[in-house]
Amino acid sequence: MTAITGGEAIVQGLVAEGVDTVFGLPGAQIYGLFDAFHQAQMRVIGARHEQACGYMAFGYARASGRPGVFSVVPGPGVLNAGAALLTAFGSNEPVLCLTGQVPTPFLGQGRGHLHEMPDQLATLRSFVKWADRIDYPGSAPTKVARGFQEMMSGRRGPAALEMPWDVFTQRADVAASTPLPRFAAPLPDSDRIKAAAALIKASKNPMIFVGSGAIDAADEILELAEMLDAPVVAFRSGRGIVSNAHELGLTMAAAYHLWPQTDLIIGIGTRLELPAWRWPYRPAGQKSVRIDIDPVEMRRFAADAAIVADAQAGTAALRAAVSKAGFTRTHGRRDTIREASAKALKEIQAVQPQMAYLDILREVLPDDAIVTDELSQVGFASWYGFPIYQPRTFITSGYQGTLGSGFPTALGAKVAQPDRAVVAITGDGGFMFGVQELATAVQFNIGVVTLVFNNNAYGNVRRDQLTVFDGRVTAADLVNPDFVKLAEAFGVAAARVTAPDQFRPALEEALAHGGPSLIVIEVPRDSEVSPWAFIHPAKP
Ligand SMILES: Cc1ncc(C[n+]2csc(CCOP(=O)(O)OP(=O)(O)O)c2C)c(N)n1
Ligand SMILES: [Mg+2]
Repeated sequence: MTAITGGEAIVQGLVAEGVDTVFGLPGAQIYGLFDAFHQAQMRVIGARHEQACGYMAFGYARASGRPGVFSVVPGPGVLNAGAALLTAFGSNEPVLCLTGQVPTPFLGQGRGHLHEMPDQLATLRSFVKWADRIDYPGSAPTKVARGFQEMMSGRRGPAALEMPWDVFTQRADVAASTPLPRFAAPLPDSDRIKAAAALIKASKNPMIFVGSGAIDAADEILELAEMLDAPVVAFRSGRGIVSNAHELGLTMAAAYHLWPQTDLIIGIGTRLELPAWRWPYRPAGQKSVRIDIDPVEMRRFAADAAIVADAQAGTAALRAAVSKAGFTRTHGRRDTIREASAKALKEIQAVQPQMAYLDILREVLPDDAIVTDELSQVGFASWYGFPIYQPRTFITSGYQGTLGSGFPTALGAKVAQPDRAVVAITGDGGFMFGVQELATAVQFNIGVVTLVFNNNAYGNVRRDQLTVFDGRVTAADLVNPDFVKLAEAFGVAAARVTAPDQFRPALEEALAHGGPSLIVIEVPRDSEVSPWAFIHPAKP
């Protein structure tokens, strides 16, 4: 053993977990950690606001399947990154926040030391999966390993570790870091698998729903779907698990047409937001099967057959049981599914001009391109109007609906997948939450193409105020900078588009350019057709 600092001990733990990139914004308390990054030649991507450190780590995690790590100062720095951690929590993404604390002698005293907050660990624990303090260098290897174990086991999620200011530079003998094994997943209960197979056997028109918990079970899910002729539907995070190019891979708009006949739902790694409360009714007598690794989920939406298991193992076991029990395909089901897709494709074309732009975007982008959404008129439409072909290529903020997440999340995704095209779909409002990260994109040459759909408004809010609040528009209209000039001032290539026919050449040029680029797409205020009819559809 050799004496190393607390900061070096943390970095040793990160290296043992295979981490080679961290996102971070340094300050006095965490100098010791950043110096250890430097000494270990860790790649450190800086940012201009802590929120971007968190979002970049989130995008990195979702795009790669590996944990995203970031470091920020405690107190204000942690709170600045809070929305990103909350987004990672809602999306079940492994994102590790490394932060500081007041010096050891000041802990818990409220004397007003730099960045002190009343109870940082309690605050963090209220919205991350696991958080702890490293009190001395020798405890770093175990605690870092524990953090990764928690993030990557069972239902994944973010974690946080804090270390007092003095400990980052305190030297001590520290044991080598060894990753801990992931917690074993519960094995699918054979009686419940049998019960689920019996429900499937008795059904005529099952529909499979998938969410972020099923991202790594794509093969098993497609096999089950093929066996049952069942459509596979995802709302947001599960998109691409079954490709929309496959006739069984449906958008929510197409799936809703099949809803009246759906006599069984099979949810895999999903909260079932669509059928449970976005869609206005459930057909009478409909049954349900769920596979989820989190037993708590089974209380939130009780299923007729609740299988607590890993998505891969649970789906494989279910398929084997169905193949034993038997299932009679409904005659002509694939034709019905194809018709539903064709009908939806036609209907969503009403959502203009959003669909005109999304259609061009899909035609131009390679199948493995990564797209991030935002809560914006085009972002909403992309949930059902932009086909997705591979898992982890549609990165959304999920149920948090975190305005401002899209652009910095895209930066992190591009860092994880530098050889893929990465496009951020943003509104003018959401983009300006993190506009300063254009500097980060330039500094680290992160070649994200950012689309800013500029309607000079928080458009969604404005529409709600016009329609629900009798036209009393309050704080929803925006006066924006010239986005082309702004981007150019940062050194970002920029273009302006005022109609869909100008979009293709601008996009092709931006992609060919390779470096960071921005396309501002001017959309007249109030000209966009509401995208909501497909997200909260009416009862037929
Ligand atoms: C962090 C956060 N703050 C506020 C909101 C509320 N909100 C939802 S959509 C929206 C307006 C979005 O405006 P813009 O990005 O310009 O997109 P547009 O609807 O105009 O296309 C706002 C303020 C939110 N979802 N998240
Ligand atoms: Mg807008």
